[in-house]
Amino acid sequence: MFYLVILMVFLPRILIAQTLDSDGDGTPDVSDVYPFNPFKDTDDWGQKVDSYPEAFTSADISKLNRDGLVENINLAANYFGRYEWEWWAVGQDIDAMLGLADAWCDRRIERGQLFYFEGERTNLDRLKSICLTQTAHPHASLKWKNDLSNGTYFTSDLSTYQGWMEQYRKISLNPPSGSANAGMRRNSGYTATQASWPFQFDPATNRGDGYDIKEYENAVLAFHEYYHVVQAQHVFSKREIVDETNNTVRPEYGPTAFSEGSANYISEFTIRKLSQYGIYQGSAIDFPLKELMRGQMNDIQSMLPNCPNFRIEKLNYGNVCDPYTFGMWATAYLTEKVGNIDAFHEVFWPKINALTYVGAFEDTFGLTYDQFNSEFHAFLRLPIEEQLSIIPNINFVTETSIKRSAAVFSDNTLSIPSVIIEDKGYVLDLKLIENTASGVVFQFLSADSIEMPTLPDVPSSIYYSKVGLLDIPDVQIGSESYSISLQLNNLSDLKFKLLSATKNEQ
Ligand SMILES: [Ca+2]
Repeated sequence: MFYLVILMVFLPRILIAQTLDSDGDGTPDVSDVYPFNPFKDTDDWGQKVDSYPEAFTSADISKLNRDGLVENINLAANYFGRYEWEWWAVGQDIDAMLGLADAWCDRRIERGQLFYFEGERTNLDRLKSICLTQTAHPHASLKWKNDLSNGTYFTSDLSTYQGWMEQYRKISLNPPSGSANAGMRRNSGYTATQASWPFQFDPATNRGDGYDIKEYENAVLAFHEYYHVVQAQHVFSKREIVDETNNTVRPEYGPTAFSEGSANYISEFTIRKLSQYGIYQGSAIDFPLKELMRGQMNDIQSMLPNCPNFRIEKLNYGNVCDPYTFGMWATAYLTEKVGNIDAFHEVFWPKINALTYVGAFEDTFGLTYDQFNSEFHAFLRLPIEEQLSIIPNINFVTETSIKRSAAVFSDNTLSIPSVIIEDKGYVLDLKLIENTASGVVFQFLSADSIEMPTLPDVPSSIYYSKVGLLDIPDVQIGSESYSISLQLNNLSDLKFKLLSATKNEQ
């Protein structure tokens, strides 16, 4: 009888638990990997997506600056492969920040992605208010807080606490400076980069005090953060620890000097490479990678007396021997050793799940940490010219140094000699299918692969640059030359709409 009562009490609860679907996505909580996120019912970490990254910018960020940012993050995602990614940029204005904080909290709450979500979800107004404080303190209302203590979920002392958005707003208030964190959240299944504003693209904000910051610096920032995203997407482990710098990290993500150093080095290299190809066309300076790395080596040599017996894997944030700087040269050393500058993202990270981080490192580079540290210490004692010999000879190109062959329009066919789509080159033929007052439309006809130019040779004719846009500066129509811009309608119908056509001066 006693057992029967227990059964009767527990049976309905088990049934409820098995059918409870908190986020209403049709997958019961027991089998829903994100039971409070109606947009996800499986663990899709590491999977590529079709969509471009999503940019969220505060209302005081101009269209020029926003468009420049969007172009940079789309380029990074296109280059390394598209993963789900949000970029949140906050400008200078407090009200605009509060608007962005509102959007941030709505999005996190809709997806159940706040660590205090479960406990507070019965009162959504209060939940959002807590989130606004966590994000924008001291500028958000504290009406939700009904006790006098200084502590809450996210801080033990609200009197000294600043929300993350407020921290980045303060960086935006201090131009020309910029900062971002990559924002991978493996256990919540999302990645949201948090950043200060892009300001390099608008003359109204890129000015003053003798500063003229080039657009490429924002591209390097975007590529740097996305390199972290790509690495994190290759690591499935959910185990987290709090490290000696008080950061919550996943051990399988590896040491700081390797993640930050590779992100720095590969972003600086890759933007220069894409500039060479004509894919990256933002403003830049004459600054060869070798010269950048010469400066970094000078910095290492001045820091080295403070850490004569450093171990690269122990250099963490705040170390007197800076992990970014040491890591950049470590990345240069390791990638040159295996003859593949893309070795981190092409070879190393894809092995981490199977071999562990340390195992994948050894398998990729043929070195234990002990062996690497010993070799790297010896390398740092070499003459600078010998050290620089391992750095690729690559620089930004100026727009005028790219020699392009003309595209030709005849017999209703537009033949473009070289178009880069993702990382490959093609001869592209488009057929004119509509030529009316309402528009001029071309249809994809054929694409033949061409060999990509070998760096550091400047390519002879590359056209495809901006995402979804085909800008062709020289189209021969009879004896005349036009500059035209085509927009890809959508990927499935492969129709290109003519946006503009301007006759070139002969
Ligand atoms: Ca569900």
